[in-house]
Amino acid sequence: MMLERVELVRVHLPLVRPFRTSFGTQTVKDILLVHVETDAAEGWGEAAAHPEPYYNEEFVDASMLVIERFAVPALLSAPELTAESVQSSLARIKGYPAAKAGLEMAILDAELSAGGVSLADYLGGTRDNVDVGVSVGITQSVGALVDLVSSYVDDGYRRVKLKIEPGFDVEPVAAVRAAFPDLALQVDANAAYTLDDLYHVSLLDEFGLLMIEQPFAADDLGGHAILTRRLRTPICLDESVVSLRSAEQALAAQACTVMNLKVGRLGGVLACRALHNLCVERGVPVWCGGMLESGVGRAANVALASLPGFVYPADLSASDRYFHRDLTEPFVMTGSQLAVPRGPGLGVSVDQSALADLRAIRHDLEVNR
Ligand code: OSB
Ligand code: MG
Repeated sequence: MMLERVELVRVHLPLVRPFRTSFGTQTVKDILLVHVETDAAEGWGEAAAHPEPYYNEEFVDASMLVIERFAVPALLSAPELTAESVQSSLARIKGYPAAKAGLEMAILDAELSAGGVSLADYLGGTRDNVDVGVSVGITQSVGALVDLVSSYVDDGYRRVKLKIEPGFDVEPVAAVRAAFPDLALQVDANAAYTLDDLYHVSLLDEFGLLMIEQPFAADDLGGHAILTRRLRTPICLDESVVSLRSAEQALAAQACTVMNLKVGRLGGVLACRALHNLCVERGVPVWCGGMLESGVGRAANVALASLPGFVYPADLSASDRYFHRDLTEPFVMTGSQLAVPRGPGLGVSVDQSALADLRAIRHDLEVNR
């Protein structure tokens, strides 16, 4: 394929309610879409980074700059442009997995659209619907959390993830567990604890949680290994796993028993598929994480989650859990599941009037050869 145009589209999409984690609060989702036109077809991707370098090192302004200054020039000078070659063409650029994922997704969408193949079929998805859950932010009070979880349960969610941090952990988890004794429940600390908190974190072991996600710092495999040995509850890594190699090292260190696979953290859906295959081979259960993506990134996530090794419900909710108006046709939940898009490519279309109404900033990159 030949790249004829690359456009970056930045949209500030209001969230239905603020989303608070241990590293900050988002009230608006800062979305970066990548739009490519090739000689074969057009394609869309989403670079799902955080607006500040608080989740990992990447942030949206930096993703844009890296795409414009380094990634697009690298693709233009590569000997060939195919979705399969994007990763290796961009390998010289260290880090910026969300930027790489967004570009790869757009090129995949173009390539598969031209070939009439859906992303799920291309990846080897085996399900038509994927089990999903909801990730619930930190609230002002424990009572507010129980009410919020209750409203999600009423909406049909059967798996709930609670964000926790020091000062908001055992008490809220105990309250939600008491109110919903049979709910599939898990927690995510986004690296807010240290090994000094080992005893405190171990108090979470009595609530029958599906897993505890990333309690310690991304580079603390040793700490996670100690916790994995100490607790009955499975330990899941998110921020620590940034590549196939780091995943192998985490497994060798026995630092987790479950992995969260996230497109914007691992550098694209193809890297996620590769890690999924490794985990299947090793018997490690995985699930699909999210970054409050718009319908563009969500379409890719849902296709990915249709692969057979994704055995826990995904952190992918219906569009209306995030936004009043999504940037694509909305994802709707039925029976705690989302349907896997079956159209060519991502299988969703970008709503140009939504982009205009939301005053999206569109930025055409130089692609002259
Ligand atoms: O750690 O999984 C996380 C959102 C932003 C940054 C990090 C995380 C999250 C989520 C959101 O938990 C999950 C979703 O997209 O619904
Ligand atoms: Mg997480």
